Amino acid sequence: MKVHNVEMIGSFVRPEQFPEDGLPEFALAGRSNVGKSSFINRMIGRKAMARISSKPGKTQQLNFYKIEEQLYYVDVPGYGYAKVSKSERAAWGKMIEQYFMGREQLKAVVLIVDIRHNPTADDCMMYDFLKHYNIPVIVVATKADKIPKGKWDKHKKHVRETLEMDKQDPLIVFSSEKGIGFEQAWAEIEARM
Ligand SMILES: Nc1nc2c(ncn2[C@@H]2O[C@H](COP(=O)(O)OP(=O)(O)OP(=O)(O)O)[C@@H](O)[C@H]2O)c(=O)[nH]1
Ligand SMILES: [Mg+2]
Repeated sequence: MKVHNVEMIGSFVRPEQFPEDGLPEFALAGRSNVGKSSFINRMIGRKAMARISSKPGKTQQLNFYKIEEQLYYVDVPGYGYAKVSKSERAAWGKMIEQYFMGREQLKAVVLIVDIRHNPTADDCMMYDFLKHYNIPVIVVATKADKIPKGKWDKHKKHVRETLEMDKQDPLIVFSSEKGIGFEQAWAEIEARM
């Protein structure tokens, strides 16, 4: 998709705050600092529309970005950041559950992992959660610019094995820095609109 028009609609926590225009939504999920906001920025061709945090664990709300009046990207706070209080973690869990499980417009979750490392236990839990609730998932292995191309296949295999991914679920090698995987990611999104 060629993106000209992007609108930050708002930062929301509760379902009654979410947009009501019925456009398809694509939410990001992943460890804090893995590159979720950077993924959105690359996909929409804006350097700093979605906030890139220097400090992990900062996005505490669901940020809705309306793209070309056709879909939303929803930036979701990351998980796995150690310095988060118990009550913050519980609030996060409730917000995610309410949004992921109850949202008809949610067409897929883009689960971002770091291509350099095996997915964490939290990544596996998120993947299992999405599968359990039949939410389509697109796995994106980002920061591919940080390892040589010759190693991508091996790392992809590790990601697939560790997450125990279904064969039919896509796994895209990506780099927000270099734009690797951009076309493929848009193709997977557009196929689910
Ligand atoms: N080299 C490289 N760096 C990246 C890439 N994607 C993200 N980064 C860097 O990783 C850091 C975290 O990126 P964010 O996009 O803020 O990560 P996030 O997942 O949104 O983080 P939270 O909102 O805190 O959960 C930033 O310093 C980015 O510049 C990539 O593809 N390549
Ligand atoms: Mg972010």
